[in-house]
Amino acid sequence: MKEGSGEDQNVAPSVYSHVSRPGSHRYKSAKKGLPFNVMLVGESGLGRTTFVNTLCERVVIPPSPCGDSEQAHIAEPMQFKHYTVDMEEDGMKIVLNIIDTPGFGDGIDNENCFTRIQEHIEMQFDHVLAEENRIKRNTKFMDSRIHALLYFIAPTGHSLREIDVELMRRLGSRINIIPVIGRADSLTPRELVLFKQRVMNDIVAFGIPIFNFPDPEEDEDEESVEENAELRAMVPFAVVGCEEVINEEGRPVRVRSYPWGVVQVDNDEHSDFDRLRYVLLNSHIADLRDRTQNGLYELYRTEKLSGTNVVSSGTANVLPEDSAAAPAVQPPMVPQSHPVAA
Ligand SMILES: Nc1nc2c(ncn2[C@@H]2O[C@H](COP(=O)(O)OP(=O)(O)OP(=O)(O)O)[C@@H](O)[C@H]2O)c(=O)[nH]1
Ligand SMILES: [Mg+2]
Repeated sequence: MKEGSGEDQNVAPSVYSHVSRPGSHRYKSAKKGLPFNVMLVGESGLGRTTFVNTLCERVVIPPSPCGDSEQAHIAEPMQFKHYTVDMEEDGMKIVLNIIDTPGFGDGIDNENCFTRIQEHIEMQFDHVLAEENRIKRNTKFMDSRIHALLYFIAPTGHSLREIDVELMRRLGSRINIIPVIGRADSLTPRELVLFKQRVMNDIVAFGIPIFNFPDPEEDEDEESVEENAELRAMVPFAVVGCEEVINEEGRPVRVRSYPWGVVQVDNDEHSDFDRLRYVLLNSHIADLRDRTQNGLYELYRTEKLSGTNVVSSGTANVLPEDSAAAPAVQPPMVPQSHPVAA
């Protein structure tokens, strides 16, 4: 099952400077590392591989080989490729399981991709359901439920395409969908602001249930409320990935270099990458895991045991306890400075 693994490499904290934010570590410690399962979906060439390698700070997914040009017209079927990487974030060990889906959206009819991804997500729920029903529990049972789906949107500058709407609408009640704009440095800051607004307008208009950083319970601190509001305003995250590191005043900086300047991947003014990285590995890892377990899985379990299928009837993408499915359209944060630094 496992395509590749970063397990054999030493777990080391990030060497790049990330903005330090208060309120980190909102997850319990786990001796062997906290398992966190993330799926990446998006059309070819939107930067999924580069994103994973940038996130993990090592080559986890090797670049895909160039295909035979004579076979270029034949779309390969979508695959599920698994990678496991040991990470360390803020002193906490995380076992990051990545499921990449190369081949998604390559065909003319993508119905098969939608169905297969949905079945794959539900299969992990079925494994847990079967385990719960055993008289004698398997102590070595590995919970493979997927905690987040990063959906890569093409930086077209227009609005969502049918494939985006369809995929996210179908899966939003089964998985925490975090929409991201891939290769976001293709858009100027102004275009990016407008594009984010259009995407969010579509998300609301089509009732797409994304993970929208729901307001915390009443007893949560003000800081979390503010943080979630700020993150909601950032969705979809505009990510930039790279494999180049330059030395700037003695410290390593990850960049995409262009003749006119560089985009710094970890600079909040150039891309949302660092913010998303922090959400996934730090501030919201517990929320994403909890919502998978107590919201999405519970909904599936109820449907399965009661013989109803709320998802395919298209009526309930909303989990009762959160407002994630009804994202309020808020203007995205306007970058304070130009994303390309000379
Ligand atoms: N401008 C820009 N290019 C990027 C970015 N991330 C990746 N790329 C480039 O886009 C091309 C495709 O990137 P990949 O990471 O292989 O994309 P992918 O989604 O994994 O593609 P497939 O695996 O073929 O589906 C490569 O040439 C990358 O260097 C980015 O943030 N901005
Ligand atoms: Mg790839």
